[in-house]
Amino acid sequence: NDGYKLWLEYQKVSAPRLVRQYNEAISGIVVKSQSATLKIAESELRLALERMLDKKISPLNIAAHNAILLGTPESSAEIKTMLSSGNFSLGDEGFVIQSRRINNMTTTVIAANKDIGVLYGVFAFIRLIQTHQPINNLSIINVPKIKNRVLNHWDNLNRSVERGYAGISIWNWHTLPGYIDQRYIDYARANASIGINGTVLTNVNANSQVLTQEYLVKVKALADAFRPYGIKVYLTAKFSAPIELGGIKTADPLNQEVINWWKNKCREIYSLIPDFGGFLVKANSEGQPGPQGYGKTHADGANMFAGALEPYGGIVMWRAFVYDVRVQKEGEHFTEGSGGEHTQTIASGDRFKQAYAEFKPLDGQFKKNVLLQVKNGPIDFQPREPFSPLFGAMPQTPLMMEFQITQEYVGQSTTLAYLAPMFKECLDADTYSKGKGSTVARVIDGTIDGHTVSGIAGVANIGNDRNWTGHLFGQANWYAFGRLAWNYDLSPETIAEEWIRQTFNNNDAFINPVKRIMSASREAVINYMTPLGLNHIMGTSHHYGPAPWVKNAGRADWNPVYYHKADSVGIGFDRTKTGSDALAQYAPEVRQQWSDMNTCDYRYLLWFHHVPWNYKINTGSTLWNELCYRYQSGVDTVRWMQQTWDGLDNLVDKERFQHVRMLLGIQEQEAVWWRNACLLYFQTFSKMPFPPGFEEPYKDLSYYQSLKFPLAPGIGGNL
Ligand code: BDP
Repeated sequence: NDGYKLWLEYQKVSAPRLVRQYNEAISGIVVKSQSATLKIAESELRLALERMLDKKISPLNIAAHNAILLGTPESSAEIKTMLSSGNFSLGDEGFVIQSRRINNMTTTVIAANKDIGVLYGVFAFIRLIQTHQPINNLSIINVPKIKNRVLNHWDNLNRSVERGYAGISIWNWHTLPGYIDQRYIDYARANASIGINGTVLTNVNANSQVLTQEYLVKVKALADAFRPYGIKVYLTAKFSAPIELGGIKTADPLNQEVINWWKNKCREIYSLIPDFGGFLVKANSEGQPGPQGYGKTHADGANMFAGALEPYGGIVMWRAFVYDVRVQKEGEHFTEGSGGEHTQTIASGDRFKQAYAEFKPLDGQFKKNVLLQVKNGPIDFQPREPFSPLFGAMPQTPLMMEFQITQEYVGQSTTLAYLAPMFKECLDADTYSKGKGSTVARVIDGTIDGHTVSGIAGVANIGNDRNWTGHLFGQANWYAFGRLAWNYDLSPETIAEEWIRQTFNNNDAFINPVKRIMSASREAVINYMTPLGLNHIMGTSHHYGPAPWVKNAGRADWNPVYYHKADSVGIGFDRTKTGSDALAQYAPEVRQQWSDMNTCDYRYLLWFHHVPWNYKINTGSTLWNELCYRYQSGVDTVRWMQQTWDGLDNLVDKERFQHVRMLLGIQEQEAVWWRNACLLYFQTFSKMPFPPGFEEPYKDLSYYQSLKFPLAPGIGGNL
């Protein structure tokens, strides 16, 4: 088993009691429409049932005893009656699964207003059997909480993937449009099974070529393949495309020629792809061109796209990941660690504050079809960040969440780190924007501020590796992103258990230890990489491994020393009033939680305070000892994960067992490396000994500083 089938393996149910129960409840499938989506719903259900129940499932024409009836009011009179008699509020994507009597026959009805809801319902029904739940007396109503649930692929047209750790891009631009790889279909099935309804095919560091006719017909082929699965296609729009492709002298968003160019481009796109989703734009950030290059604002830029997309119902997802206000020359691209000449303007000396400083004043200036896409934290996808202060701060603008599923800063693909707890931590955080209970989740689903459009994006961890995600457990992060995007009330434990049952087996002796491994994994990574609120101390550019000593990168805020600020007194970034006062960007209740060094949650301590080495923090230890203890405990947890996995030898197939075992071996070495490198370096400031019982590093600091990683994956470029 090489993991290709993801969580859609549909293993045979073997427990006789369950087999009997399921067989009794299912005689066949009734579906009356020939729509592409309903056909897929029917064939997926048949495939799943035939594999899981090991019997032939026949299509039924009339409702027979124990039939499964699929459909919408349009396709079935029975469903029309059922949905009009109840108060279901299913919207366009919700579904109901109900056991009821129709014509005196016991029937399981999977119904929705629209075909896509039926497909979602089918996957939910399949999941019940995959996870060995009862299927009698069902009464399930399920509606997604967030409207646009989108994957962001940072895939380049040459198939390299920025921050990709699972091979090259699955989009084969060379063989498209003629060749529809089975992978595209399996990708769509997997996404539909967890409710993902959009995909941005291209990197945010964009290449305007994708907007040429040559590529658009390829994009159309993908859009056609994904459409029946409810997945809309989006593209990244390079701001300077009118110059690069249109031969216009400017990309000024208020210039009429530029406006017309984008209008015509949208007309062209929609003539090929009538349900094209819209654009994702990274502008005036890390060298990407944008409106500020023409003295215009982000709102001017976003609104130009919004205007061009509006007639067709498309949206603009405008990114708030900005930390640079310099005016770059056309076509110039720079990434961390490179970049040459530039001036630097960081809001009040703290990159933390930049996005808020630039965007908050624009609240109310965006057109209705613009969503502002905000990374979960204020810096950049660190293992733990406080929520971005933009959430709750722009009530007149729909804010979208951007999570990173690919593990750029979380150990990449050699690391088992289950990220649902990270996503959930942010979604559950209280912004207090409209009083207690104004969680980030309720900001982005639109309920707090009354927005009808809402969205959530995850930067994909998918590549052409056989198992899609490099590390098998990376699949769980893709899965968890989709499940939380649909329903952020699900717990990480519930999602982990679902995933394990569907991916591996339903054996408690396997499920429980694996669930424990997954639950502990992210905190372990935080502990051995960036405990107590440390962040951004990874190796320059590739971000693989520790490099807290780096201080010579092109910009101040590309340097780890900028983030940890270790000196002879202590360590951490003072963001209180005595420092950058970034805390002032949060609501008073939030500010209060973090502004006092004595009471600040230790998990965020060094995000907000410069803490003396011998200061007794609220865990009871001195800062230095606590730091040592955390690094060690991260390593210990990885060792425990290894032992626990080793004990599962005969409960899982050899191939997947060995895959995970070997990667855990690498992870253990990486954890030790992180601990040693960071503590040896920080010790040059604290000048304090390692606490008793601490495992002494076996190499000296200069060894760790000399390590180079020319082969580290994932940088990609923007070809
Ligand atoms: C950073 C990545 C960089 C991305 C950037 C972004 O290091 O590769 O281009 O985010 O989100 O995390 O635009």
